[in-house]
Amino acid sequence: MDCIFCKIVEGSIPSKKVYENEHVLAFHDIQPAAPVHLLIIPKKHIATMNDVDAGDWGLIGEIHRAAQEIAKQEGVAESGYRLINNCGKDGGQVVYHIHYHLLAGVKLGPLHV
Ligand code: DGP
Repeated sequence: MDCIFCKIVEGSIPSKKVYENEHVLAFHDIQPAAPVHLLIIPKKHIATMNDVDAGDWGLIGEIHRAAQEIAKQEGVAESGYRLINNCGKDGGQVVYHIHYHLLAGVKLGPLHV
């Protein structure tokens, strides 16, 4: 499968990993938009939020659990952070392997269009 994030999971594309367990991987975004900008992904290929099956909601919960842990690990849990999923074309999704951006390290402004 020609998926950048699957290749990162396999290790054929390098990444700066910050967290890994059996189901979830987190690494630094290659184009950081904040002082802390991490991507949290399931190791399983799921293209978008629209493609999450009934059996995958536990995995989505795992990603949120990982985000909580990573925020503590990176020292931003108390100051706060933003967790974002971009879905599809109008959502600004570029990589079609579901992922959550964890942004922190600066006071983020309001969301806008
Ligand atoms: P999105 O627009 O939500 O699909 O965000 C995709 C993000 O993935 C974008 O911020 C840049 C990041 N990205 C793309 N290719 C790579 C890569 O090869 N390595 C890493 N670490 N990040 C990547």
